[in-house]
Amino acid sequence: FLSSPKTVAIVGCPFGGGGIPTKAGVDKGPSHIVDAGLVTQLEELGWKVEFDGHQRFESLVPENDPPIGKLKNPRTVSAVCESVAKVVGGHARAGRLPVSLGGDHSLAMGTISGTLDAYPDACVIYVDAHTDINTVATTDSGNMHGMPVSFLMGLSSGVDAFAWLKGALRPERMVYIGLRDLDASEKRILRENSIRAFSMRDVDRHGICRVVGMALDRVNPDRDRPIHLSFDIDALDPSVAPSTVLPVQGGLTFREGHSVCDAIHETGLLVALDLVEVNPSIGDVKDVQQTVRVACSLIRTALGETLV
Ligand code: 4U7
Ligand code: MN
Ligand code: MN
Ligand code: MN
Repeated sequence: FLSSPKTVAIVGCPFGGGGIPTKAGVDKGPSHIVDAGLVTQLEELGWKVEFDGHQRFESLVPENDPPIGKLKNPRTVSAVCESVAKVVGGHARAGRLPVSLGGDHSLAMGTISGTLDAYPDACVIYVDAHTDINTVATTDSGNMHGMPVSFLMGLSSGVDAFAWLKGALRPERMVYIGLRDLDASEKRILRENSIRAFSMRDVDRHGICRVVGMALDRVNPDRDRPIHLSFDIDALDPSVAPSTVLPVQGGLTFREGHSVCDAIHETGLLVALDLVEVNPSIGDVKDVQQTVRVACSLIRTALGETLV
């Protein structure tokens, strides 16, 4: 892995089948983010930007998709993620940097699989209020946006619909930043698999710059591994990013969120980026505009925008 990509490929993923059924609208996130001018903004930063419309998932969706155990829309989520994995993996192999826009966070099964196909020694920095690591056995909600990490790590095996997913993500190659709302089962899974997690308490005590440094020391000690950054907008405080389905108070400030992106950019190792869980159906027009603006701004920072 020698030179960083110079071309960005925007992968708009209008998908909410892994989200909360009663809080629809997360599938509209990508169009809002692109319509806010993301392509031009990245071009102004010097990137070549490839975007020829959002992904179309309609033809992949089975007519009938009853729950498997507690899992909601499992075949749909699987088919969409498999398709996203091919698209993201294709861009990565061609030397482009995929920027995947969600949509709900179940999409990470696709985006991170795609990155690992192209860069098997990649590491993942997962910025989220939640750990998204419930297994088929532990999930209470059955919403698959709370489960992608368990599938990626092979902790949710035995679901035929997900046979394509290799489960190749090693626990020591992933780290969390921003956590503050975990299920008891998820805390146990973190402990059992020695997964390193930096909560908001760590941010309070050490400051965000040291936290990102420690996170990188864990997953990328020699600073030579490609990095996939998966950013759930709910990592930010709801006062900063209100339009999301599961707001949790006590989140990252505007600057702390940008600090994470800035530090990752500085490594020169970023090869893929997700920005997910923006839901334009939540809040009023101002809330949506603010959330979409922050999302674009985080993406620009991760791709090299500086303040001066
Ligand atoms: B997100 C939850 F129960 N843990 O499994 C679950 F609290 O992608 C939430 O981070 C999952 O927004 C949150 O449903 C998923 C719940
Ligand atoms: Mn998430
Ligand atoms: Mn979350
Ligand atoms: Mn730079």
